Amino acid sequence: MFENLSDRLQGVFAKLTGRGKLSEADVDAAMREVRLALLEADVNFAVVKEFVARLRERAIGAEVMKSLTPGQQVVKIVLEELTGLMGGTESRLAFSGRVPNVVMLVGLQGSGKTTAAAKLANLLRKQGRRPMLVACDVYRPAAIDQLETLGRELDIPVYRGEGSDPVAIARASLKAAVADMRDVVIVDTAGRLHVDEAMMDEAARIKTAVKPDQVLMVIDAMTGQDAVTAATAFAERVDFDGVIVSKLDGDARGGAALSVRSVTGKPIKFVGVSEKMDGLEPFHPDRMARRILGMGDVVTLIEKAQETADAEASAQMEDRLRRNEFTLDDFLVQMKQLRKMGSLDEILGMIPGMGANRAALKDAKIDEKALDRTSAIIQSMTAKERVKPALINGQRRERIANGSGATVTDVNRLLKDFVQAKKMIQQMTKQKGRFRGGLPGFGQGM
Ligand SMILES: Nc1nc2c(ncn2[C@@H]2O[C@H](COP(=O)(O)OP(=O)(O)O)[C@@H](O)[C@H]2O)c(=O)[nH]1
Ligand SMILES: [Mg+2]
Repeated sequence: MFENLSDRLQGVFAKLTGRGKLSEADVDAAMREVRLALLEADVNFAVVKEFVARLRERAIGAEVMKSLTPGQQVVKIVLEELTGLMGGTESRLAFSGRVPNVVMLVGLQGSGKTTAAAKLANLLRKQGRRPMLVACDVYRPAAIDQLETLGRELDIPVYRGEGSDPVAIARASLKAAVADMRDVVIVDTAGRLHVDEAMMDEAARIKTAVKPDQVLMVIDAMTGQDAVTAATAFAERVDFDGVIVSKLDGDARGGAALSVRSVTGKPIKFVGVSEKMDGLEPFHPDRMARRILGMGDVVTLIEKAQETADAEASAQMEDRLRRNEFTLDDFLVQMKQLRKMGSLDEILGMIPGMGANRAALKDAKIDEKALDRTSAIIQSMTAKERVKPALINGQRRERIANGSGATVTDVNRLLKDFVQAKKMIQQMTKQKGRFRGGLPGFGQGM
């Protein structure tokens, strides 16, 4: 996500930070490039204009110009402004004491409502809630089937009610939820290809009938400014509380995600990052800004690792790391774990400093095969060698290479990777210690 924008901005700032002093002309040149990069990412024109003007004003301020590291100061300002542009702080789903709580999803057809409804149910269940899905897209039987299929896959009940009046179905679903002891109901509604009166009117009537605690508008990141225009129309007619930006994976340029807050005044609550049922993430403006600027997003990385790893194993691993006992066996476990966390490309974008090298790394193709080779090499080592890689001299390297069908170069590379990984994981563990408790994290009652 945001790859082009990210590359462009990082290019601009590499030039700035490479310099001792900045003149006003340097700042102006950089701002022109920032402006172009944002426009190319399909950020709303008015938003870009205002954003760049604010940046420029801060960047030519005395604080930056007199500083010994003006380039870095500018980057810091951009990080702050970019975070602010996307809403500043994280915006959580607010739940009330009502049973059931009602979340209603609205948006154009194809924007990703049905998928988001199921993903959201999955996410809320992980947080200990008992969700129920409600199928109110009655015009396309396939839409109800789609929701039912997803519900079955997740083992979450789907209410389809009787008849074909979405308002009546939505209303009846609340009773069904209470009967089934469900504490949150997620209402999936019908969309149209374009904003039209009938769609908005229906959404408004469902809203009046079930009084949702949260109305979320789903917008498709791939459709750029059109998505923002649709959100503006909805905001006027069916007021909503927040936005889910879907399809931020793939080739989305990011303009919708960067503009929607500014244009509609509504915060982004979640982003869809894959078609899969775990592909919905709470939105953190600060972390996203860091990712865009290539500063990495270690916090999300760690959270993802925690979600996928079983808690006990990772606690053990942490303990060993602290005592500096990270072994090649652990390394192998970690590598397999990483694969489970998501696509490598996505993960690499979260590692500080890796963003810029992403293209190069992609070419290197760290794929399943490489993982197989790695495990073969490690399995050809003795238990002692795995715990104490320093033992592995030239002769042993040759033996291991022969035993695993790899070359000595492969073995060397693996050992080098291991040392690097160990360092990196140690750094991450330290970071995590620093953040623990202090961060408005995920799963603390959003
Ligand atoms: N890659 C990707 N695809 C998505 C995402 N969200 C939805 N989709 C796909 O977009 C298409 C339309 O989604 P759907 O939920 O049916 O949209 P609806 O018409 O608004 O209900 C489907 O093929 C989904 O699999 C996402 O976050 N990432
Ligand atoms: Mg749908």
